[in-house]
Amino acid sequence: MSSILVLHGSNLNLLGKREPGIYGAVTLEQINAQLVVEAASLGVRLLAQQSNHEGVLVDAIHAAWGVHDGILMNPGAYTHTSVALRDAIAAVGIPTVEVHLSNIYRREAFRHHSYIAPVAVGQISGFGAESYYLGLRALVRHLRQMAAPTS
Ligand code: CA2
Repeated sequence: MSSILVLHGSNLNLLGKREPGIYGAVTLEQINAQLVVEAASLGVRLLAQQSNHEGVLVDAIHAAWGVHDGILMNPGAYTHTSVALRDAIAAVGIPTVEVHLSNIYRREAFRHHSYIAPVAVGQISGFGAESYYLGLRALVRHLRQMAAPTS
């Protein structure tokens, strides 16, 4: 059974608790609980972690090597700043899908660039919590296609 690591970056622990007008009323705990349900229906294992610290996220990506088959990641603001996260994803070579709650391309110009996108399988942005569930489905399908490229 494939295993997926979900990584939430900076400030996402505040989801549903602050600024609901931008990021919605759903909490991170509720998103994680729904991801576990979605994972079960897709037949994969799922572990979710959140950190506000770039180095902790880098360590989590390194630790995923040989343990998890795919990474679903919302790096938060590190999306737009972190060469270290980009290098970590490239180094471990674990297929990674980048997700964002908001449509980063409809927001301030500094959010339009992602350091993660060039090393990700793909990116889903703008569907609120649904971005995570869509991202999980896309990642699982991608992993299955990699395992059986002709099907
Ligand atoms: O839209 C997304 O998912 C973002 O990754 C969220 C980041 C932002 O810096 C990115 O540009 C886009 C910010 C996450 C902050 O989350 C909060 C949640 C509630 C209250 C305050 C912040």
